[in-house]
Amino acid sequence: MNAAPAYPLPGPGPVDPAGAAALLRQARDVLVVGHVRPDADAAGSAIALATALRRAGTEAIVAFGGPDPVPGTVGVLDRDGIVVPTAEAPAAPDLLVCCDISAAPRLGDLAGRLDRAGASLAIDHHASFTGFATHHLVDPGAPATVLLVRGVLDELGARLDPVLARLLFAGLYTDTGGFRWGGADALRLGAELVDAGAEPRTLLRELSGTRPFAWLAAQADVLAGARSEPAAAGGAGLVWAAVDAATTARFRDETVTLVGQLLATAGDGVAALLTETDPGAWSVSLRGTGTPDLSRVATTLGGGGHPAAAGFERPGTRDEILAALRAALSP
Ligand SMILES: [Mn+2]
Repeated sequence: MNAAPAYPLPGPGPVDPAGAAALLRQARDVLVVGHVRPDADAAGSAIALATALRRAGTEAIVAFGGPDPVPGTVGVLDRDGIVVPTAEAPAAPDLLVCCDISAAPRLGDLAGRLDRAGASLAIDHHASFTGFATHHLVDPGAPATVLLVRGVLDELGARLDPVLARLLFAGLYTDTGGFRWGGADALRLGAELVDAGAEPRTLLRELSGTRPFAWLAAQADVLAGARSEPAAAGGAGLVWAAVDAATTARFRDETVTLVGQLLATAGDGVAALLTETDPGAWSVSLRGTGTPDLSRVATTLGGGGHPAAAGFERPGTRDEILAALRAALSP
């Protein structure tokens, strides 16, 4: 970037927002990535950061690792077209920034960039963060990665305008479950973003998207197959449903809302949505109250996340996945 670093370049390890900004300022080109199948926090963080860098004259682009296609969320947020297809991501960027990514496999087929980039900076809020990057700005207490990105934007001297505010609001709203958690910090940032030009009503309508009519019947089938297991999770209960591979192939973007519907019926228990991404390969979303700690449960099963929202991927039959989940949930 243009200005000389006002902060000494940090060595490898944890950095504060000023240290992150110093790394970004001195980079000749920056590749910003979010996790595979990015949600609004990953996509909003990455696109906001790259937008601010570009305004300051730094070459910055955003990409998301495959093989899964990027969800419609990215199209809604990427108004300026700064997201490039995975294949066009620079092979050896000066700096690789990883937003909302807890572990290297969550870069998908861009994980190889970690070794080829000059340096890497992870900006993340997962309790299960693994320290995979050379530098990291990580706060498990932050309700969303966008909150950390906002701190970096401040250090970069980027002014919040409607474009940046919209991107940050998308991640903040999504990761806090519509401000259900995240406390006063989340609400204060939300108010600031609305003051800066974010329009929640329009944005949320765009983010929830336009679902295909055929989804109504497919959703009814999935929910009709939901099961409640009151004795699971040490008596807290488990409500689960499974989406088979054929349905996932048609409605992958739509299925993400189902786990919230399961949770609404789970009381103080745990909701699990099992999505068969390819025949015999499952992606499982877990939601709960934080007790049991779903980050711990998901980590046991090869995934990660937060105490009240986590996930993992695992091969097997549906019943094998359920058996592993029940075992991991039992105290
Ligand atoms: Mn997040």
